[in-house]
Amino acid sequence: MVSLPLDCDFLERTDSFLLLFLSQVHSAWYMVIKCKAAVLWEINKPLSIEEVEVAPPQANEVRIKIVSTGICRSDDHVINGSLVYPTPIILGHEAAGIVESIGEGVTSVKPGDKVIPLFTPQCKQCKACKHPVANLCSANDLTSSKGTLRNGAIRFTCRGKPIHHFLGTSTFTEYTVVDEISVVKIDPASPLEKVCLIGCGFTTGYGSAVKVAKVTPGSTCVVFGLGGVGLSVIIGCKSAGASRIIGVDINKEKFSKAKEVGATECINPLDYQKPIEDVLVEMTKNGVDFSFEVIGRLDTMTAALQSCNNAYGVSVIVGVPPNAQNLSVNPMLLLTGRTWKGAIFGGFKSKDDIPKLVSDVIAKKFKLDPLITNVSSLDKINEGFDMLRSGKSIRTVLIM
Ligand code: PAD
Ligand code: ZN
Repeated sequence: MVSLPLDCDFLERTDSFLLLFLSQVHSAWYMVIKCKAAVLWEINKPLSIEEVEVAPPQANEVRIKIVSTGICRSDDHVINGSLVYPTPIILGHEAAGIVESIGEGVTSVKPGDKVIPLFTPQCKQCKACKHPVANLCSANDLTSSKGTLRNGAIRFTCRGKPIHHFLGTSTFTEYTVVDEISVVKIDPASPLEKVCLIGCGFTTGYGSAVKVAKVTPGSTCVVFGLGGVGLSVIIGCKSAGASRIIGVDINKEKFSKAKEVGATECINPLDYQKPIEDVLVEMTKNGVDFSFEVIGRLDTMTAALQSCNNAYGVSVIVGVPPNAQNLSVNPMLLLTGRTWKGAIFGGFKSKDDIPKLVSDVIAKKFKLDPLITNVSSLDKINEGFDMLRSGKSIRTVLIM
């Protein structure tokens, strides 16, 4: 393991210095870090701030000091049981940090590098990674839900018990360990307190518009759900040149922010007697070109599909659906020519694309500031989740 930048001339001076050096490396190899983390012991319970032990990174692993982490609805889906993961677990998957140490064989990052952990890894070996468009690396832990690193290992311990990893990232902790395929180096000039959003919310929403739906100039779009991810879809639709972007949310408090980032109008389904899909088809004379479900509900997934034009509309599922629930739809909705698709992480190949998106943020091509409504600390994480649930925040960023 390499954990400290060392002066090589120093090694040549005397054997005793060499021994000192080796003993430093040896102790670093075994160095467990004790730090603060938020542990979910069981579902439907608040997170508990605990002292955890973070084991050193083994071969092809990287230990990261987390600097900032956002609270995403996907974390809440685990807390409320709609996304099933083993407990106890350290959640969090939208973060930025600095490499503290690396295991044997790690070449793409070194201690001191600014990095973003990747909840969708990129191994560059599997069929999906080699596919020109696909991004769901087969080493992901979203579809397997094992709650471990790639080789089945767990590097967290608390009160003598192993604590599971989440999506190969686990960022609600001062230090985490990830596989090398689940971390990427970013520009040293990156503002870490903001670019954590590139690790999930912004990238997922933005990519869903520009990469997955491939929104076209002059088109009409509708976005169901105006949280951090939905607002990022709007940013993507606007940058792709959509001329009409309709925001849909049952919380009208979300409308001003949606308009600030590019929505041309916003509607609340609760203001209408008829189904929202009928309202949208009427408003847009036969349905929108592109629709996005960014909530994670079955009824709004169907409504979004029905809102798009029956001959050529494209509807994208972004929201994570509740565990073990199925949709029943009339195939006629698709037979006429609609396309229904979904994607993880906005279709971006994480290792390749994240550094470019971060550079775009530094170059002020996008602003993440409108998405960050609250800045808080790890100790106040449960309040951050309460703000998300009550609709009072877009993204809370915890500074560690
Ligand atoms: P959020 O809770 O901040 O936003 C959801 C919004 O939907 C809120 O503004 C709600 O008011 C609104 N809403 C709730 N119910 C309804 C309804 N019936 N009709 C209209 N609006 C409603 O969540 P978020 O933006 O953090 O995440 C949104 C979804 O995206 C969520 O399911 C999350 O798990 C998923 C997600 N997917 C990926 C991915 O890779 N596909 C990544 C990150 C998040
Ligand atoms: Zn997320």
